[in-house]
Amino acid sequence: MDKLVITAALNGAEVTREQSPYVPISPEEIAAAAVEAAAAGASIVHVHARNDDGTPTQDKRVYREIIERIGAACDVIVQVSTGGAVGMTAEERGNVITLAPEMATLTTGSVNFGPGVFMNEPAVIERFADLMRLHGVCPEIEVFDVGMIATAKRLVDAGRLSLPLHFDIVLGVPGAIPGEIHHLMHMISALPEGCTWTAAGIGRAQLPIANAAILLGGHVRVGLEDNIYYSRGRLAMSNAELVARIVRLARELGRDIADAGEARRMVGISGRS
Ligand code: KMH
Ligand code: ZN
Repeated sequence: MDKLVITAALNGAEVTREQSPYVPISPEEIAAAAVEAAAAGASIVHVHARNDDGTPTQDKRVYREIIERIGAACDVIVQVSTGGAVGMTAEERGNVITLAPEMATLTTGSVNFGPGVFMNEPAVIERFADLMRLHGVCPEIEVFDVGMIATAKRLVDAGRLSLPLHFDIVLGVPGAIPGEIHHLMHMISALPEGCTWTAAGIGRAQLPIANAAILLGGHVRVGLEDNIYYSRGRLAMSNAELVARIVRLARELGRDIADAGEARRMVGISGRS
């Protein structure tokens, strides 16, 4: 099997310091968490920018600082969020693409997201896809339901995305596809031929979904954005702690871990291998 690409979703937009004192907020903290996660085995870090008070922001200046700090400290793919937080406008969210990061998320549909709605109208998805192409940004297609895979295929047919794509299959968001392995299997079966995929289980689905992905030849996303616990009732004390467990499990199951250069080739940032 291919080497395993591990993504650390370091902080997200919604997790608060009240929920976990370990969630990184400032660019400095986010960069330190990225360095630690990369040293533990992550080859991609998925980041959200925050204001000083912890509230989410899509301010380009904050993202620029995050990208520069991480780039100066270690070799890891920095994947910025175009999802931002529930309730942000598409204008706010898409601005970050013009920084030309190596990779950015592209969610190909709308979905109930806990108490809110994560809105991605067709015209917004198209605009983000076009901007990513213009700025040479590798999209990670975030899919929270099978219809979003169908939409990605339509964007390919329309020439807005090109195959092979890299998908992130997110399972377990309240309102979206539940975090069960049979749902993961169905999502994988719907992917276009030749695409790579990562699986992200939310909350208590993180560990079983990660194990399934390792066994099925996919890739794994863990991190405090998706799950703040290491085990029942015990908070994860860092993103690196969650990454390190995946490295141990993968090695036990016969998968080696990709470094950032290998991950770039596998997900399509530099000529696919
Ligand atoms: N915060 C969620 C509403 C992404 O990063 O692209 C959206 C999200 C997806 O986290
Ligand atoms: Zn995110």
